[in-house]
Amino acid sequence: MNLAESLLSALRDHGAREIFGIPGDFALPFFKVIETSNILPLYTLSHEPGVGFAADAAARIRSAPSVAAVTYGAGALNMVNAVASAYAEKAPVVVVSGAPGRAESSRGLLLHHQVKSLDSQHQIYREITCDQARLDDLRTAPEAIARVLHNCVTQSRPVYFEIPRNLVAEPCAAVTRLSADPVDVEAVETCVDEVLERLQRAASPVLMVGVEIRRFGLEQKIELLARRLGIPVVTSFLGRGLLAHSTARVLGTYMGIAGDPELTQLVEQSDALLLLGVILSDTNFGVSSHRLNLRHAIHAEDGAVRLGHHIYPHIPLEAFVDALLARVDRPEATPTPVHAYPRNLMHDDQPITPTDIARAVNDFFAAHGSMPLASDMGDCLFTALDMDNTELVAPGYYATMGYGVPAGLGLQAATGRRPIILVGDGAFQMTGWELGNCRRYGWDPIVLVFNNRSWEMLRVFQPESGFNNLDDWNFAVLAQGLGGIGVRVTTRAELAMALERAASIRGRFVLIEIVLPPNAVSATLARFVAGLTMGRGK
Ligand code: S1T
Ligand code: MG
Repeated sequence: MNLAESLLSALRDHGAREIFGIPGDFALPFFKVIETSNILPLYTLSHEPGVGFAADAAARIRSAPSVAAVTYGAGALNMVNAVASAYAEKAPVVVVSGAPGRAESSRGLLLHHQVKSLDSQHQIYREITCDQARLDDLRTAPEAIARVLHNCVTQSRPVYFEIPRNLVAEPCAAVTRLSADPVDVEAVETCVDEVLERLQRAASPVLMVGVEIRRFGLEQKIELLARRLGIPVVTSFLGRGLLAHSTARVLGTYMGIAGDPELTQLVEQSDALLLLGVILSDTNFGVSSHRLNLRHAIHAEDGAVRLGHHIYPHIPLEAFVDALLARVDRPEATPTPVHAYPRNLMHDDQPITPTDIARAVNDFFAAHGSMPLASDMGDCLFTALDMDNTELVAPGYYATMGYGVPAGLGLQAATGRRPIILVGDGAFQMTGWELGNCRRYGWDPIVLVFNNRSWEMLRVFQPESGFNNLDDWNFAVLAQGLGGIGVRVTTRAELAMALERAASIRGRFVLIEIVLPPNAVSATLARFVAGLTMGRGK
């Protein structure tokens, strides 16, 4: 076995099932072993941001590591934003960058793709990954790989490997996976005692779930726990799509003053808010109608549990949930009907609003079964909150554009399921072109482009600025050249017909370019921006 095979086998052993990548001369030897060894399938894309976003989405939807393989310098540094997003939103992406070999690094010349020093890239990736290793010593490489991949899985964060091109094919021992970190059972039980005591004396306990429950594969356990506790469940904004199709009482998504008033009141007046795997970010809580006093919450995230001023460190979320389940054996409450999302789009010649798009998608799901969603940042993400609670991958906290299309491709590569991709015209201009890779791999997403000829989210914050105006790129015409089918719709009847037609077209992507009237925004976005602006005291 050589170094590359040792790394690839360890990646597979830790749950990776695919590699997205773009090679370069520093990475060609590694990519050669990827191709000849067949340990993991390789999907090459067109631009490194897309590689990172696709790996992020694959990692999220499978709750396991996914690999982004790139060349040194121009490749890896081109992917920094996507990996930063994965770090912020706890997606276990494994970055593998080719690197110069020892001899060429010590010739005294500046190497192509080099920045300040040959170590600059490693330093930059230290800031956006939870662990890193340069595999330049064949004796210690197996142990370094085991440590880094162990941290990737247990922390559910991106990690970084640099593999010098002269060592790729050198003999190397196989990697032995590290065993799970020991759990302090007594600490977990003491913590659960205090939590249960809090919940039992509460008049209106509420459970809010966040991304960690998917990252650590806990959705089924949480669904059971919610039913046994008999308390209402909401998701955080970033956690939208969690417990999709579950029978727990998922009432919807907490959005503060931007969301459903009843749900907001339930959360903000709860005297025991149990936050499981929720990131305390401004997009999750910045729009609270009043300062939600999180100090009274019970917050289990990032391997610790906080109750007011009490902190129980080193309590892995799974150990905490298992201990709660072992103690809560109350009869399961009967699940109540979930939130009713807008349906029954009128098929008429009226212009299309974002809420009409949600209605059309919900009607489509009712007729053809639900599909996973990949959404970009923009009003398309806020519109997704009015769509049925199905699996959703989206940058709801780090809020980067460019995520939607590559994420949809990564989702289909990882699961084989056809996704619906939601993307604004501005974000499509960034990474929409990755659709050109669908034909090679047989991917066939349905892509809904919200074409308002504008950076509309920014206009809602600052309406006086003209620079938010975009030209009309007529995306439907471009779809053909990318190997797909494109249709441009301006009325509600055309939208419904285009979706219905897309259902019967498989094997090619279908791009539905939805022309929105000027200044048409979803009600949720309008309230969200009002809430954030008020919160900033403007
Ligand atoms: N660049 C990147 C990579 N990500 C960003 N989030 C931004 C810039 C800032 C930004 C937004 S929302 C937005 C920008 C430029 C406009 C999005 O336009 P479009 O995709 O057409 O969607 P919509 O018209 O629905 O707004 C966030 C606030 O930071
Ligand atoms: Mg737009």
